[in-house]
Amino acid sequence: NVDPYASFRHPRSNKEPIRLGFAQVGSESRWRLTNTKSIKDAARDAGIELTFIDGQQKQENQIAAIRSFIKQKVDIIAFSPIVESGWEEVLQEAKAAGIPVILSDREVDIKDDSLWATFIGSDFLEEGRRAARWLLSYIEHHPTPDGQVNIVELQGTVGSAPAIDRKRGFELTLEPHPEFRIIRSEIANFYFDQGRDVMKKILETEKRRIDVLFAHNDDMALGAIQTLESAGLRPGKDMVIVSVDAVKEAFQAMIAGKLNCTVECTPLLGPQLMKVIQDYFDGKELPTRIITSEEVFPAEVARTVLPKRRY
Ligand code: GZL
Repeated sequence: NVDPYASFRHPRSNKEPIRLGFAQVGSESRWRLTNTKSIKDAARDAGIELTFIDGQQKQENQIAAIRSFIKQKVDIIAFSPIVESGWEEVLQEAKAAGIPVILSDREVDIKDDSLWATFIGSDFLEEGRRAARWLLSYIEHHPTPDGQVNIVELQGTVGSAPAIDRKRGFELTLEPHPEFRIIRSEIANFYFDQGRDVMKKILETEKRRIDVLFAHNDDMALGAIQTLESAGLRPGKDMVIVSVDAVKEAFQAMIAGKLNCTVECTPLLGPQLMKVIQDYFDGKELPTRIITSEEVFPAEVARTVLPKRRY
């Protein structure tokens, strides 16, 4: 009976710098750029030798990157899976090569959990719940004329853990409140310009009143805000807007009265990732999931909080 987790327990013999291969999603958003900087800075500070490959939004590029790390015989691999499915084969190859894998930021949908050592990131379901909980309380104090709350949703990348779970958390929390209805849900892949363009299409085709925009990340919300303003509307007033990430530009939009709330999802995963890697090679047991602690920032706190923000 082979120990399926054996490959996670072989601390390195020599004292050479740890060699880490990291396969990133791409550079689609402010969040992602900050995440990449956090990983690179933390690897440098930890003296970990980082080989970093940008997947440029393609799963096949991330798979090829992981294969190149295996070929280079790195000590450990980490990556942020752009989507949840399609990783079994390449993770089997990493395991067969005795190279442990850490999931950073996004999760995979895999039965055999001996194929990855640890997940470091956010609870996306909770982020969706937090957005909905904030909206419920906001509408209580700012009711719509007829009690109906028509919501438009801008989704992140189809099949990605954040898009799947933010949507599900948001919907689960609103389920007991049938007057809150998602009347349109469109994909904008976490991009600013797609948020801007998809919002334009929605304004041109949607005949029903839109009371709320729920965007799976700030970049899409900021793009939609630009569209609303060009259409002569007042984002944050004519349409309540709630999004996720809590990047600096979201705080600036809240201070300008154009965004009503952002749910934090920290990209600053680098230090925790490097610590887990060092713990692993010190032979420590790794927790299966390390969930980052995060907050909810409504517009009224934006001015005081912004100076303390690190991204
Ligand atoms: C969430 C991360 C998402 C961000 C987006 O952890 O995967 O991808 O919310 C980013 O801004 O593009």
